[in-house]
Amino acid sequence: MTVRIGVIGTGAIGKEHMYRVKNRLSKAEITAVTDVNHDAAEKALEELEMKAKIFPDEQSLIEAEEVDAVFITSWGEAHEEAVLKAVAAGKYVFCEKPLAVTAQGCRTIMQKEMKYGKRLIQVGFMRQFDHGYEQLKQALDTKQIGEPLLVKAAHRAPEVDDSYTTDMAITDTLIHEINILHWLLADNYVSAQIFYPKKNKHALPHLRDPQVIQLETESGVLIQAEVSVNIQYGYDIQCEIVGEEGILSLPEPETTVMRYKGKQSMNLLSDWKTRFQDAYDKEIQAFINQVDNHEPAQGPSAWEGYVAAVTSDACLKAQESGQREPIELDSMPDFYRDEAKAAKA
Ligand code: NAI
Ligand code: ISE
Repeated sequence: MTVRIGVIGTGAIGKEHMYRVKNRLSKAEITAVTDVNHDAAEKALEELEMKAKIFPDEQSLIEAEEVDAVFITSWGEAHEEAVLKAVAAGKYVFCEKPLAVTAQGCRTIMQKEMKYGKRLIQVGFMRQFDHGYEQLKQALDTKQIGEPLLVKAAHRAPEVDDSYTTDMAITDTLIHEINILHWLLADNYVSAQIFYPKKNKHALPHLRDPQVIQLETESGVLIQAEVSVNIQYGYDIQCEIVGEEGILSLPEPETTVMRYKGKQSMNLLSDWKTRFQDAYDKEIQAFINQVDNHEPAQGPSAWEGYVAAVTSDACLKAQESGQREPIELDSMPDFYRDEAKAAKA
């Protein structure tokens, strides 16, 4: 069957996902779109040369007969309500990060999904589908460097506009490290602390940039993650894991190395769209396949959305206090534990 998808929010990543469904992926089509800014929906369809019905609001799109599954690519604050509506209608839902902007919002979503009785939600933590991170995961799971002890990570972007605020370094940017390191280490976080080094002269007056976030895990792994969003030279994601007997490094994206006029050089990427293009393709294709097969959703779950929200809240508190803030999770419901096992089997 062709999975019929409705898109809520036709901005930057909404259009990216619409484009990939049309041009790069199989077994799905975009049949419906909606955006609070009606013009944005019209323009997106025009730009992408696509035909889909424009709905006046998310409720009517979710309930539409021609929609089997929903992409939520609206602003973060709007995600919770749309996810709840989609689950209430029994529709599969791919929700961009964050699942909800509060931990309580994520709990409400999990309760709704558990009541429905089947996993319908996949959260857009695409790095779990990136080949480099998959290799790190495989090496860690098979203990190739012994137990992990330390992690050094960096999330760097060339520049941000004036709408980017100090807290977004956590809620918009670090949230990817929060998720991927939790997945890689399979170890819960217990504390967070933030340090502000000397400010980058390219950062606007209202913004603290860079920031260094220190996270500790239950087993004692110490993580130092740098977020720099005005670093000019490119979009650069780094991850190095120091173990008892060796070191694992995230592979650099493939690129040509050029030797020319006495110099050796290679291009760097400039944004997230190209850096994680393959991972986005894989996460969305996996989602489509599960809808097509009527299987429970298997990608990053609402539980992972909850872990990210709790951790991100502690980081925001640490930004304010300058202190080491505790991170305390509820116990993981069996529903997500069992689903995780089933997904691995
Ligand atoms: P954007 O501002 O470019 O687009 C958002 C669109 O949603 C806008 O057109 C806006 O009018 C619309 N919208 C907002 N609230 C709505 C509602 N209640 N109903 C319908 N439409 C609504 O934002 P962008 O960059 O596309 O980000 C969207 C989401 O995707 C954010 O949560 C962001 O964190 C996430 N994102 C994830 C990325 C990833 O790497 N996984 C990369 C970029 C964004
Ligand atoms: C954006 O919202 C994303 O999610 C990208 O993946 C991230 O790298 C970027 O920093 C965010 O602004």
